[in-house]
Parts: sequence; C-alpha cells; structure tokens
Amino acid sequence: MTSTFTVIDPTTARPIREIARADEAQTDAAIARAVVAQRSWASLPPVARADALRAFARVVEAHAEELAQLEVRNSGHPIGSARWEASHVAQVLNFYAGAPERLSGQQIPVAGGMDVTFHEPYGVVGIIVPWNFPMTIASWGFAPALAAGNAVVLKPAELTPLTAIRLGELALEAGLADGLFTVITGSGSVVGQRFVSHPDVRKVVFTGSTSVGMDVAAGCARELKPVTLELGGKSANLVFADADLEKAAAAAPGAVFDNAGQDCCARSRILVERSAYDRFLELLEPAVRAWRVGDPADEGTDMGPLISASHRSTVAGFLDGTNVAFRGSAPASDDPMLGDGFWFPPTVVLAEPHDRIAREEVFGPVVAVLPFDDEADAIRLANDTAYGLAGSIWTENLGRAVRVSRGVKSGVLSVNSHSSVRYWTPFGGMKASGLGRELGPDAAEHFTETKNVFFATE
Ligand code: TAP
Repeated sequence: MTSTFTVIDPTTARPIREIARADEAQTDAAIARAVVAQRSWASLPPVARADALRAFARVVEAHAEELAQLEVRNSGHPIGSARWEASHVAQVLNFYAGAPERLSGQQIPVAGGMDVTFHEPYGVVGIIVPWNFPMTIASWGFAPALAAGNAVVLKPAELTPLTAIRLGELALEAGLADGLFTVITGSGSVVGQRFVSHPDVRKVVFTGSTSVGMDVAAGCARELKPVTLELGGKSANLVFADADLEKAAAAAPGAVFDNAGQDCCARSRILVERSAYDRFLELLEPAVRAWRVGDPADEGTDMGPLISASHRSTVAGFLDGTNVAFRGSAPASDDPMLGDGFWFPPTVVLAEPHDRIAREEVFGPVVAVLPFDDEADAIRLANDTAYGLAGSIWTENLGRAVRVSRGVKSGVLSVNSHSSVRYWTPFGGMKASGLGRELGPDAAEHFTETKNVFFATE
C-alpha cells in the first residue's frame, strides 16, 4: 500500500489533501523516464525547445489565479504575494525560453585546425525545494535546467507540494513530453537523498537549511556531482544616520515580515547608527503596528500565518530571555475563523551582537535591532555572522553606499531599497548561505558542462 502524508492549511490548521509519498523504487522509475525524455529533448532544435518553454509559460499564466489560490491555501501566503509568485513562474519560463538559442560556445584560435566549445546539458537534474516559496524557487531551477537541454525531477517540501504538483500537470498540458519534468512527492530523506545518490542524476539544486544543504553537498561530493546550494541567512539592514530615516523605517517591516519572515533574504537584523537609533525606533513602531496580519485570502493582508505548529514553537523559542521592544498584532486564538491558524505577531527585539537572536536564523517574523558606531563598525557587525545571503544599506552618501556594499560579504545587496529577486539578475549567497548562483543571464549555462572539440585541418 502506498504511504501518504496530509497537507495542512496553515490558516485554519485543517487538512487539505492526502498526497502519495514516493519510495525509492518510484523515484528510480521517474529518473529512468527522465533519462529517456532528456535524450529526445536535447536533440530538438533550439527553437523547438524555446517554443515549448514559451508554451509552458502561457499555460502557467492562464492558470496563475488557480496557482495563487492554491498557494494561499497550502502556504498561507497573502493573495497579493501569491499572484505575484504565480506570474513570476511564467516570467522565469519566458526569460529562459530565450536561452536555448543563446547558449553559444566559443571558437578558440589554434594551430593546425579549429577549436570550438559546446555547452552540453548534464542530463537529468534533481531539484529539492523548501516550503517557504514553493513555486518560485522551483521555477528558478526547472526553467533554466530545461532550457539548457536537461530533464528535471523535482521534489517539493512535504509541507507545501500543491503548486509544484500542479506545475507538473501544466507542463504536460503545455505539451512537454512525459518524463521531461516530473514532480515527485515524498520525504527529503528518501526522494531527496535518492537524487543525491542516483548515478543518473547528474546535478542537484538544493534550497533549504544550511545543515541539510551541507549533507546534500557531502553526498554529491562522494558522487562527484555538481551541486547548487541556496541556504539560510541572517541578513543585515544597515541604517546610517544620514539616511532618509522615514523611508528606511517605513520599508523595514516589509523587509523582514514579508512571508511571515520565512524568507531566506529576510533582513532580520536592523543595524542602526547610534546617533539615529532612538529616532529610528520611534519611526519603526507605528510601521510595525500597521503591518496587517490575518486571513491571507483577504486582499488587504500583509502577512499570513507561519507554516506549521512546530515551526511556530521554534520561532517562539527564540524569544526566551530577549528584550522585546514592541510587537504588532495577529488574530487571537478565540477568533472563530482564524483562531486555529499558526499565527505569530511581528516582533521587534533589542539585542546585543552575541545574543542568539542576533546570530541565528529565526525564519519567522522577529527582528533584532542593534546599534553601531561608525561605518567600519557597521561593516564589521554586518559580517559578524556565518551567513552571507542578502542585505540593505540606507544612506544618502553615495561613496559610503559603494564602500559598504563592497565591504559586506553577501551575495545580494540593495541600497535604499530591499529588493533581492529579479529573475534577470543573479541571486545566491556567500559563506554558509550557499554555493553557486541562480537566476540572471548565466543560469542556463550553469546547467551545462563545457565540451571542447579540436578539428584538425592538416
Ligand atoms: P530543509 O529542512 O533543509 O528542507 C528543504 C528541502 O530539503 C525539503 O524539500 C526537504 O524535504 C528536503 N530534505 C530534508 N532532508 C533532506 C535530506 N536528508 N536529503 C535531501 N533532501 C532533504 O529546510 P526547510 O525547513 O524546508 O526550509 C527552511 C530553511 O531553508 C531555512 O533555513 C531557509 O533559510 C532556507 N531557505 C533558503 C532559501 C534560499 S533561496 N537561500 C530559500 C528558502 C529557504 P521534506 O519535505 O522531507 O522536508
């Protein structure tokens, strides 16, 4: 009998659906189908692969509202965010639909002949996705991997498989061959590990926690298999006294409480220049209190629930012994509609650099605020973490913005804004935040290996 798991709506704590849990043999069978589908896919003319990906994008766009509603239900994402995410998947597919015709190799001058390089697809790529942004993160892997001529097997997180399952169905509806893009539901320790150990999966893309990512990387090393890792973060939001403080304070809640803080790029440390510290907190408090936490299906909601009861306990545990400055609101437990959801109010904590709350990733709506003395101290504190994913710098001094953005060891920084993700610019982390880059103009090439061929002419 096939084992199953129950998908829960985090807004109501009620079950949504039972999903089959694939075992190793079923995973192997999907990989075997992918091997066959990849050969035909890679032999198509580039324009045919481009057209197929555009067709997939059109079908996703036509089902964007359905995908968004599914994400609201399965992940508790506010409907406005979920709509953005569904459209983003279509945009990522459209962007990488341009890649098959642009994956040019080189012609290198040599004596006695001609030397050219080819970007060969790996074959089958295994993609392991976390629960926080189920469809967007999936698309960052599958769109460029397919564009480069690979087949994809994709494992969504058990907590949030519904949009990935639907994307797999939409791929077939769009005309992609059976086996070319297969979504396999099941546990990380079985399906995910099989991607790592199976000899026919030639590259792995993993997004998730740093601890599991290190295990995945170690397993891939044993197989000499390339791996891309997108892991955790403890990103700094640096606010200098010369910044537009009103603007910086108004933007700060969105930078950390978006998706209930379950965002690897969350600016979960706000570092404020000491001379502006009190004023900044005064401005931050009303912005945090105005952050609307509630039913994600409601158009006016900024933030929904956390993903699970156990994750809520983990997040709450981070507050033990901390100095809470102020909190926003969340639906009360006696709310008849929403009381059983995994609610957690946005929380602002005053911290010292050595505090756990200032060092570890909470992955919830909690932000630590710390003062700094000068530019050098700001860079030192920003870098005083194992992570290096994202960060923001608020200053009206251009020279300082350049110096600090070069000094902070993070993969994705933004000045006077909190943007992190544009599909046409590179994304990824330094240090314990990851290995390799996703998105941007070069992502399809990262799903290929270079072949060099010399043709003798004499
Ligand atoms: P993980 O527990 O690491 O899970 C991520 C994915 O890996 C899930 O699909 C999980 O499957 C699977 N997995 C678990 N154990 C595995 C194993 N031994 N081998 C192979 N796959 C395995 O993380 P999470 O709780 O889902 O996500 C939260 C963490 O991810 C946070 O630390 C966050 O910062 C990080 N994250 C980073 C990014 C980027 S872009 N850098 C984006 C999102 C999240 P199951 O279904 O069994 O859990």
